[in-house]
Amino acid sequence: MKKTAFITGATSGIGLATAKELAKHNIKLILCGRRKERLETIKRELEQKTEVYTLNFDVADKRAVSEAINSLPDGFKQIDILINNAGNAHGLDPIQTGSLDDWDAMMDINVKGLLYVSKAIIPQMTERKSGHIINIGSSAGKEVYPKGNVYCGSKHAVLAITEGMRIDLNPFGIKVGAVNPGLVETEFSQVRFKGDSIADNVYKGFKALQPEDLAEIIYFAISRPPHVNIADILVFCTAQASSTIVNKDL
Ligand code: NDP
Ligand code: 8X3
Repeated sequence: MKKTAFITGATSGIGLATAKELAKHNIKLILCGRRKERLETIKRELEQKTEVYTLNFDVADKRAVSEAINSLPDGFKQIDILINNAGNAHGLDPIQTGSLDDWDAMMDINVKGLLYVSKAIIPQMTERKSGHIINIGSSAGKEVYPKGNVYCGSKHAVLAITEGMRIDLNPFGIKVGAVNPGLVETEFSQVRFKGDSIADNVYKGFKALQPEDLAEIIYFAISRPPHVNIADILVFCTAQASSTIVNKDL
């Protein structure tokens, strides 16, 4: 039977590339994001390959999350694969001058949003005793870098929650894993720097990971045989050795 994947943050970057990759493999898709027009355009494109349903909500709004997921039509109610990808960094500031609004956004979206979506979907997985959850963490969840403070904190939380999910869902045969990217060329830096031109320099002078690289890895993780669970992957581009060490040709 065809599997159904639920992808948050499918309107750009890693989430969008993953939607395209999974469509190629004939997986049914539930695509989520706040930008409705983008969702509709992506749906029209991917419907050529698979069945697509879109949900337009903010993951940080717990009521909107549960209403959206409860509204899924019969053909999309069973979710086999959950990809918790929605998230961003907001700002890059030392702790003493960081913005409370940026901190709220990162904790509300990257951590609480992931929890709200998971909470709405896990019960059907425990009931069926099957399912696969992939949380998109970051190298920032494995090490802290200067001015990364709260973003790194949010991604450390994603990793801790991933481990907690794997432990608690183990008796139900549900696979849980994290995919942790280094620098990926997406809209991430536009969001982090709020449209400032500084974002244009982030990926200059080296070949960063492309969203399609992560999409292939995510598909690899979800296409392993039933007894194999990819628990945790850290992925850098070749030029990157750690969150702060990048061999740039500038
Ligand atoms: P993008 O900015 O390209 O994509 C972010 C996605 O998240 C968009 O689809 C956006 O959709 C969605 N999103 C953001 N906030 C919300 C919200 N409140 N509610 C619902 N959806 C939301 O960035 P990436 O593709 O790079 O990021 C995807 C994930 O990868 C994130 O978790 C990020 O932390 C992680 N990551 C990225 C790295 C990078 O270098 N790019 C490195 C390491 C990790 P919309 O705006 O339409 O709601
Ligand atoms: C850097 C990853 O998420 O901090 O290696 O941009 S992130």
